[in-house]
Amino acid sequence: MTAEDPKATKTTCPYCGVGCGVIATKKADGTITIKGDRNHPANYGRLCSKGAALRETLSLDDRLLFPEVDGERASWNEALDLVAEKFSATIAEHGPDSVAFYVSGQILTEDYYVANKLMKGYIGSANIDTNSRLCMASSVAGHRRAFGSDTVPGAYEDLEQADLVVLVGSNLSWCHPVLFQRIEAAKAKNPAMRIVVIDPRRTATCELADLHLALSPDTDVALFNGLLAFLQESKAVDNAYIERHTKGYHEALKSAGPCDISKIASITGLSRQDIATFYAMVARTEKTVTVYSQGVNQSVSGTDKVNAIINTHLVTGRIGRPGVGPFSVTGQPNAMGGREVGGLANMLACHMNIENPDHRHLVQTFWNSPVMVERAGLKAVDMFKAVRDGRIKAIWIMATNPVDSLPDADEVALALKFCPFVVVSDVTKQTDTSVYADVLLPAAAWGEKDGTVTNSERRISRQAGFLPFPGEVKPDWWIIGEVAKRMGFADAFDYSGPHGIFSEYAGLSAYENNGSRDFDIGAFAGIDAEAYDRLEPVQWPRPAGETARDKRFFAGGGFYTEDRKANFIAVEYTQPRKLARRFPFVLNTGRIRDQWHTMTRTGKTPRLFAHIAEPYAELHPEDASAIGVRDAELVEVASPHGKIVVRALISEKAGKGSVFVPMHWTDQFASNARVDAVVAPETDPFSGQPGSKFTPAAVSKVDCAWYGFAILKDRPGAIGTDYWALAQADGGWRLELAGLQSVVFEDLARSLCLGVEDDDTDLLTYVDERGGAARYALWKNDQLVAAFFFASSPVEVSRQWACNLLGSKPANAADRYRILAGRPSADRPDCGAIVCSCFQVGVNQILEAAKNGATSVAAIGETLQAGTNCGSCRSEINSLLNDLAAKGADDDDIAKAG
Ligand SMILES: Nc1nc2c(c(=O)[nH]1)N[C@H]1C(S)=C(S)[C@@H](COP(=O)(O)OP(=O)(O)OC[C@H]3O[C@@H](n4cnc5c(=O)[nH]c(N)nc54)[C@H](O)[C@@H]3O)O[C@H]1N2
Ligand SMILES: Nc1nc2c(c(=O)[nH]1)N[C@H]1C(S)=C(S)[C@@H](COP(=O)(O)OP(=O)(O)OC[C@H]3O[C@@H](n4cnc5c(=O)[nH]c(N)nc54)[C@H](O)[C@@H]3O)O[C@H]1N2
Ligand code: SF4
Ligand SMILES: [Mo]
Repeated sequence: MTAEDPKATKTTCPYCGVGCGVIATKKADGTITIKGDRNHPANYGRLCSKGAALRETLSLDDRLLFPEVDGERASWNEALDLVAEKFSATIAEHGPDSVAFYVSGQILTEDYYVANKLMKGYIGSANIDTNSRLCMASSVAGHRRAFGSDTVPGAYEDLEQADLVVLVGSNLSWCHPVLFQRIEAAKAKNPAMRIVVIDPRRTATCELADLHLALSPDTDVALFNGLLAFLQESKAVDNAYIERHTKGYHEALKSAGPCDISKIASITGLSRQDIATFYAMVARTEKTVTVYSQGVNQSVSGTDKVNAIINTHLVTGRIGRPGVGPFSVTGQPNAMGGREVGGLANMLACHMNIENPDHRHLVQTFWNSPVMVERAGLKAVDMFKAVRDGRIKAIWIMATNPVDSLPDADEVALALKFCPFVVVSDVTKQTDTSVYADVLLPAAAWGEKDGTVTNSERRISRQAGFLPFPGEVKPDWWIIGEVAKRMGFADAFDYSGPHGIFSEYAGLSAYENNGSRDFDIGAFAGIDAEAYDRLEPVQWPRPAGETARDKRFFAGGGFYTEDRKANFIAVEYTQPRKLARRFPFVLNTGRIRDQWHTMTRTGKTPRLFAHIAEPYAELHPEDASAIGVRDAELVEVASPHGKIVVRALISEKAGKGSVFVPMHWTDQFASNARVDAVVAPETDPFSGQPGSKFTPAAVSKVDCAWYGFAILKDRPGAIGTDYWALAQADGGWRLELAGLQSVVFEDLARSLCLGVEDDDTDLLTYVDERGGAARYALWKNDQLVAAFFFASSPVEVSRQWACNLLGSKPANAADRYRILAGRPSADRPDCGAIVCSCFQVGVNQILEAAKNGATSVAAIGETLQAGTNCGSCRSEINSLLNDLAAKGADDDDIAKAG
């Protein structure tokens, strides 16, 4: 090998459920490169903005590297002994149901399997639940009601082969970007392909849509029940399939009622024309796929929404064949794997059911375990209520951040504060949850750990390590196994590595299966370490002796109910919660393009903050004017559970009467923007999934005495202003500030970059006492290390331009004053807010290029490179071009009228 010889590792992206294959290459000089794996069937080489930025998130800053007990470094032995001792003692005194594990779709299948085995077969409680409860539980419950098993019938190819893709409650462009790109490419090849987006907001995904149905929140059941009736009335049903493979159709149809388009229009707020167009499209398009995600699952009627959608596929027999099917896309990299190993409190391993005595017996026999749970355990929201009221006295949280992501999150924080024993396994040292831990256990992170994950199309791929374990970190399966051994279960948890766990798990999936259960990966029972390392991405089922079979389920029936028939579910539309006068808005929450959940990893790179750097509330202009709020002012969003303060983003794209707030911001990045503190802990009666998209809320303007914006080379310590939001910027940090009472700006500025000022520094100030404005810029050895812009109204300086100045060396005094004035110069133009994170191309550059004739996304790509690498920004570029064209048309009209 020469010094240049790279070492390449095939692994899988740790973010979304698309499950893209990644190749990580370690160069001789130790640097890592990350690229998409051309041979991986999920992405064929593509990566989105988050995947493309993975390398930048590998640094060890913020990492938890050693075990801690009560905030002090401890040895693994001390920490593990203590966890085992406390759990054992609590169980001995209060019974098995007094302890709980709260796990995550971000641990690997092997970790998950071991955690589930310990709780359900050895501790003897089913109090293990996962953050997938907040994510996929309604889909799981809907699948089980309809199919008798939690089976996703289709494959990604179906999205490309379809002639109609209906996206319900899914912002695929931002949340499953590579799947979105696959659809985009398929549509380009097949111009007859149609896309419908059903979402109360106009999202980036709508840029690809032929029809956007901006329905009123939580009215999906009415829309899909109407569709069921329409399909029947227009004779677009597959009677043979209904007859042979299903039951309950008449009840479902009765429950749906006649297709009364006027009534559906009044419930959903959609026009009759749009509803009729949508129904007719579905009726005439055999190759229809309905993709759904959190706008469906995260609802108090989530399971009914799922079944209302599935009903429309059963009635047309559009399931399990190329280009057709209902398709629930999973969120987390291993949400699917977690469902398979029984990570939910109401499931057993390998898709077996707790309620089924045969299944319980089977699992217990296979494990040879001392006990086996007989009843479902507490689901996430109830689990934390039980912690809060003292029924659960010891909890172990792994790879999830419930103080930010569970509804009624301030109560969750209190629950942990008063819980006698809290263990947290994480990769990050300080999170909003880890601060409550009695014991902190350092887990190996992506790039270090080894195991498997399952993506949205049931494809199992390896996550493989290519970095050494830093500090004393250990893989999650090892940590759980060591605690199990110390609790007296040494034999059952003596694994030599993840391959041994996977092998056992595969064995259980095949055990007394013989086609009676969907999940069978018996082909991998007995897999050795070498074969495991070479494991190519594989879609299940994969029973022993079969190399490959048709990858889809249910084209010819064969459901996993007793009579092998699918169940139509009679679902009834129920009105969403009434909005009280004091809480007249619907608070909707979700994701942005470049951040992952609570930002513990994506928050480590400036590139991913350049797109959106501050928490915001998206409001419709009419709503904003009704409450007297202007763009960029601050608003309070409140419910009876809690309140937050975020920036107002006024946009026609918002649904009227709704306010959308991203879920990502934590106390680590903002003063008060944990949106789940406001979200109501209302759950779906079947799945227990919280309705995170619908909380009655009040929105009001926050009267600020002053606003500020700063760029800083060093991360400031305690910030202390009424409002702040901190983000990474190239070469430092960017900080938004505001206060309710006036302050001495200079003192505040000094307090935020204390320690920097000395003989080598140069401070330039500008103060406008009457206007309530002030600006400060600080150079150290001629490099800009801090700049502050204060004003009595929201600061109008271009953020991206200011960030680009950090570390710069202005040529002359005039340039320095220009910076202070917030005025871009010819050699440092203002590129505007970043749209393309790969090439750091901003709005202004795109608009400028468009004015010079680059009026298509492709032309923008040619001129500026924007959108030509990961492609995640192409929808937004399109949206900018459309807005510009529409504005041009308006201007023309005005000119003509004039
Ligand atoms: N960039 C990024 N990508 C991610 C993640 C991330 O954190 N960041 N997380 C991953 C995870 S875990 C998940 S679960 C997925 C989630 O992926 P998505 O479900 O696509 O994302 P969300 O933004 O949560 O919600 C989707 C949409 O539901 C809409 N919605 C709200 N209420 C309703 C309603 O009543 N009916 C309908 N039809 N729609 C409604 C919202 O307006 C929103 O646009 O994303 C995954 N991918
Ligand atoms: N309001 C509102 N709330 C929501 C949602 C919403 O749409 N709206 N969405 C919900 C959904 S769908 C989801 S999936 C959840 C996500 O919410 P969380 O699961 O709470 O979010 P993450 O930030 O992904 O938390 C993962 C944690 O695991 C750590 N970690 C990463 N890798 C590893 C590892 O290998 N081992 C260990 N031990 N730790 C690791 C990270 O540092 C981080 O602290 O949020 C839910 N909450
Ligand atoms: S779409 Fe993006 S976040 Fe999702 S797996 Fe692929 S690269 Fe990762
Ligand atoms: Mo999720």
